[in-house]
Amino acid sequence: MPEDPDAGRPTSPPRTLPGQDGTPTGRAAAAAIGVVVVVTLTVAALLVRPSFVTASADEQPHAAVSTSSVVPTGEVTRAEVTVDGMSFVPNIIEVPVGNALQVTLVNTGDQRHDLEFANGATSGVLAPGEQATVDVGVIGTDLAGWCTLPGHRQMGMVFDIVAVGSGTTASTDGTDTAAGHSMDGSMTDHSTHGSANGTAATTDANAPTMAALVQAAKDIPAYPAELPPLSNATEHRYTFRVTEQVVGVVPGLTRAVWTYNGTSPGPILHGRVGDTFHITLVNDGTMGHSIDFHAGQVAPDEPMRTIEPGQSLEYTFTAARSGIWMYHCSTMPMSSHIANGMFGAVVIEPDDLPAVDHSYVVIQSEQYLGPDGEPADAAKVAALVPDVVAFNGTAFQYDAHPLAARVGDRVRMWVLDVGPNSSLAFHVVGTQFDTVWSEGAYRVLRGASTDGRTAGTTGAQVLSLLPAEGGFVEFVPLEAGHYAFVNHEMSLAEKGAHGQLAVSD
Ligand SMILES: [Cu+2]
Repeated sequence: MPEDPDAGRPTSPPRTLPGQDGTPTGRAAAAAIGVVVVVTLTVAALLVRPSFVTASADEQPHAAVSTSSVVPTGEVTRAEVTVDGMSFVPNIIEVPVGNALQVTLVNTGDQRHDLEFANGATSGVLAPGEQATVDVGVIGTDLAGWCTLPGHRQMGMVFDIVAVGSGTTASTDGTDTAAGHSMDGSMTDHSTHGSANGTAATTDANAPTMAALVQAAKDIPAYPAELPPLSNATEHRYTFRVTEQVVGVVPGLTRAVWTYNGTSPGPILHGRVGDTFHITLVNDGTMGHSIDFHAGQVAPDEPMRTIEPGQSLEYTFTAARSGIWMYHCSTMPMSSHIANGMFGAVVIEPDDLPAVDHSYVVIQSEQYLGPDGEPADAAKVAALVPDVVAFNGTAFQYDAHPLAARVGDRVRMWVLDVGPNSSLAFHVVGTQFDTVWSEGAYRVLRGASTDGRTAGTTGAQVLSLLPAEGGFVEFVPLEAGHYAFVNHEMSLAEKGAHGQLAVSD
């Protein structure tokens, strides 16, 4: 995605009132301008009233093209619209009231898009290079449009039809629709829209309770947290198939997930410094997807490109440095593709890493629940307020199915925060870490010190990670019991970033 967070967002067209461009005006003209200003301000005040804004777009979509209040002119306005990144170009057009409108959408973007209007007229989903013409109908008042692919509307793929002329035309709510008000109405509209799919925002719905999540975790097997063993191979070959499916969250609520090889996280890869990984990415989904491996250094252009359904690409990288490295889909909006499950880890061990009794991998991610069966609610993603936070894809799954160790065992936990947005203060209740390795460096190393005096007596309580950061901790439980491992940002732990290590004698 573009580095500029504002890239792709719609911009308001410049508005200049008569006389404001410095043109000399006479007394009569000044009086007329005054009237124009007053009228414009009055209408603008009406436009910011939520009831008006709502009525003009979503709530009564068909009013926008109601022929009962519009006299068709018999004329047809035609417009061609292209795609640049996550924007329609142009993203606003003026149409004389009473004209029929035909919009031809040419998808010049790098992934699938559509253009749907509030009255239901739609181009249908278009692959890159495809085009379609939408009969929008006879234009009576302003009409909003947007791309319905998940997250695209929030990224700025919105489109406005501004009805101009025919100041005597009344809309169905009785409000004057004189030309001149429309720009304000259209711009105000954007901030009041709901989720990506044109449904109402669901920020106060769908959040399952902790009890329901804990119960649901008991009904499904846990994602294997054991780090896969190292092989002697120095060349690793994998095929990653992208699929899209629906999984349960709690009874009565499912969500759409997008995955690599059917699981979220995707496969955990394990190798040594210097190993080469050959990945074949196959897109078996219904929209564009891609992959970005932080474990290697490559020019992003080709291997990280978005591929269409049915296509594949080869992605080869050599792991020159140790770490627990994130991989993820990098198709826009990345926040949604990651939140919908497209992430995983590559563990590249530092040289001479000592053997331990248990090596586990814990990956934290967030879920932003939309309506039943739908992918992440893009408005919630943008607001950075997850409904669920999970270790290895499912909330509380290691409370339902605890990890295991024995008293005196050395336990190493590799930890990665894939976000997309929340941080992780990783803590294991009842233990102290005698070794902490974070983003390429030991912060604490048992039996060693940097000042020569504190060997064996330093420790840590938290491995703190921002999104895309990773590391590992080591500890030795001294007594049998149940040791919770948590995100010590407690509200996130209570949303599911919580598990248990069961230690036996
Ligand atoms: Cu994707």
